[in-house]
Amino acid sequence: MTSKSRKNITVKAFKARIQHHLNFHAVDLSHSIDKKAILMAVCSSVNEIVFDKLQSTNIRRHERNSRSINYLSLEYLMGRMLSNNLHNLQLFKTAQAATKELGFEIEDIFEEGHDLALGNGGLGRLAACYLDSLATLDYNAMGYGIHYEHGLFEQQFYNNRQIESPDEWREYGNPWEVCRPEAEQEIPLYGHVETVAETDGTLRKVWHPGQIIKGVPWDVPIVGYNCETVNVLRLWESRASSHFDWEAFNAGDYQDANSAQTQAETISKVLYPNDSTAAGKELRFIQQYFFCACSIKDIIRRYLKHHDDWSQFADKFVIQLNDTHPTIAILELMRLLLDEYRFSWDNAWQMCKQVFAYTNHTLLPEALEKWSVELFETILPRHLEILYRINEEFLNGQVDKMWPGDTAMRRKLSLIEEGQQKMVRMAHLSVITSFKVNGVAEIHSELVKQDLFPEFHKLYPNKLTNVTNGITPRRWLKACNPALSDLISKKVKGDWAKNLSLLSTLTDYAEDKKFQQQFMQVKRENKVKLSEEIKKLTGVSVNPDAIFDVQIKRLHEYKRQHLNLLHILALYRRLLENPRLDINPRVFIFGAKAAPGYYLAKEIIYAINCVAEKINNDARINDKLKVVFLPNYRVSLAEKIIPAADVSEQISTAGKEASGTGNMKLALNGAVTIGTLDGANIEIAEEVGDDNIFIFGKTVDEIKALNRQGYDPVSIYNSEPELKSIIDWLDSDYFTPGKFGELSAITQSLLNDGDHYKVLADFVSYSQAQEALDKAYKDQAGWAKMAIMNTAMMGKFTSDRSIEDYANNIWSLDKNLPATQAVKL
Ligand code: GL2
Repeated sequence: MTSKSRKNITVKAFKARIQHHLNFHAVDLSHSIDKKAILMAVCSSVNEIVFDKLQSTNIRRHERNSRSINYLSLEYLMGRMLSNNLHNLQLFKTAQAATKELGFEIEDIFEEGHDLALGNGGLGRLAACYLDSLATLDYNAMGYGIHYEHGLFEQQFYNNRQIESPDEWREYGNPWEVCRPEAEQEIPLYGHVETVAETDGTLRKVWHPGQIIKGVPWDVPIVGYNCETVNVLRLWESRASSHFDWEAFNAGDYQDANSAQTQAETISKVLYPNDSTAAGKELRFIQQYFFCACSIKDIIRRYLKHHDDWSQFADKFVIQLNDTHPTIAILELMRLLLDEYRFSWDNAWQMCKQVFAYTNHTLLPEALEKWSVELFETILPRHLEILYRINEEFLNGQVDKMWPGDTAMRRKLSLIEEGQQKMVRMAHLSVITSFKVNGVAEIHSELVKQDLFPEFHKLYPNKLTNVTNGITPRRWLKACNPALSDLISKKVKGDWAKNLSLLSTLTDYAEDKKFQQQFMQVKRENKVKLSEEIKKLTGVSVNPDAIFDVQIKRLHEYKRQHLNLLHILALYRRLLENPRLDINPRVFIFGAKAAPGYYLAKEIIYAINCVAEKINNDARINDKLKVVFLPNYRVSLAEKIIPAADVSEQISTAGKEASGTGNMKLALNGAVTIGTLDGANIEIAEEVGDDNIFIFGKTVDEIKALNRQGYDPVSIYNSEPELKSIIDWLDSDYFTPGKFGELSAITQSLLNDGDHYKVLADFVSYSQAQEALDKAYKDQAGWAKMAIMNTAMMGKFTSDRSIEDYANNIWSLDKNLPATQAVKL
């Protein structure tokens, strides 16, 4: 089908397709149709178009033989796919009308869809936004990842505590994927390495693996917005290479007959639920190798399908490492080039240095991955040999040249960390191999140069660079906030979802009374909708005329949800002391999952829920304050919260949040940020202007100075009476009647364990910024102007801009090349 005929697809024709698929799925049409059945039929109808476009994209790519970007990521937080695919195909209205004729509201059908939650937080969602932009900008791109059987756990609250249960996203199949057995791979593990002499006397290494696992690819089509491109996200599932041991079965050993399969399938069974921390588990290491090896072999397969020598490999393929999680891909490519394709060491190393680039997403030491040498020895013995040689050449070459005879420097930069247990530093391997290394916001990239890798920056002055993160405006405005999108489209000429800078036209209307009213009316309608959702999810009634103050992100001490909590307690106290206190009613809305093994994060959730319960049931404060913690925060819930937010809480300790992307989504939807000078907040402030954001707290330099001086949270506690009374309150049994000290893990961390994230140091400044915000909200026209300015000035933060930065400054991608002759096999 051509794009012309697709654009002309009528409601009648689309409805007929849905009916055809209902028939095809043998749905009993004599009864009322189930919502799940209609969802599947709509997805299949969309897929007819999607796979058609995928074919033509592949043909076009083949003809052009263009350079491809291969994005290796252990996480992709895709969310639901149907609404986004309909928007990107410009089919939303058609599908809406067709399903309506069949008796369904399209939004109800979307609700039946499961989130693809194959990621933890920002890093995984960034990968999903980048895939959307790569397709939209028609870049030849392929995403590689793991086809987890269980994505990020589901969260419920029981007695105010987080309870986890497995995510069953594929229980009844996933309409957005297709298995590609023709591209299956075999992955070796364990075993030993033998040195064999060739007939000419040269020595060769042969790895005799102890186990072979099968990697089965599942392809998820990635539909570009308002264009012809469909790219692919290829996710690897692990299986046993020989399925069933009939001998064991016949001998009556039923369990053993299945054991190889069970063991192999464990690899892609579950996503590790840690965000910004390294898991350090053997299975995680195998997961990383498994997906890297499958992907590298697939990349080579794709290349050799169209080339008969290696001369163009580095011209045709660039591989982006999304954090250090896929670093083993470097060693795997080296191994294959050396052992399978008989490259010389120098040629193999040159090749690797040309194809890999690495994105650093965090400065937190606990997230910088290290794997024990022992683990390498057992699972990847050949890779360890290669790693040792890379290290030796690096230390004796570049390091010795720059710092001759400096053994301390050698120890510092080595790929191997010495100590009781020798560890491999994955970030060092990524940095020395990659031709570019980027941070994800300007300040973060500066800190990568100055604090994290200063010596590498000296060694390779042009390697470290910045690409500020971005978000796709298709999902994060057009699809999730239709009312605001319609309003914008009335004022902004052109396809703003494809060229987000066009939104700056809205600045002309920022003081226009009528537009302000319309803008705030849309916000109110979104708040009414969210209020209904809140009632449904928590049973709490909230007032849509209150300020909706939102903090949605993973639960982490550095993100400081407990700073927010302390401020809520301050407001509560002030209201109890003076019930007539003149503040705007406020609803504090939280959404966050804590890693199941992160004790303090779970205690913070518990504390917020306990405080919420008390406040929400306290008639004395007359509904001026409500606190809700929405369970099971995920992409599809974010899509409901963000359009309704007035205030965006971005309150991390300066220097800790590499970028943040929720900050961009909320601002794009007209929420005003209260935040620290951290990550992309700084660039948001630059764009929207100081009058349209509430900045507070210590800067990165001030935090550093505090650390140098010696930080004493207890003295702050003793000198700030309000803060002291709040902390003492939290330590009493006021929020957990009869259970003293139930919430003291938090106060302990603040007072006895050194308040590592400087919550107390920033409290007063935060509280003052909150007062200023409350005052600003009273001026409704002034607030509307601020909100409009936020939406208007978010052009920079489209992921299209980030991808163009990568394409131009790192990947050197060619776009829309004239078709060259197809390369022969
Ligand atoms: C993160 C950073 O913490 C976050 O600030 C950043 O926006 C994203 C995407 O670059 O990456 N790093 C990380 O390990 N996780 C993140 O979300 N999980």
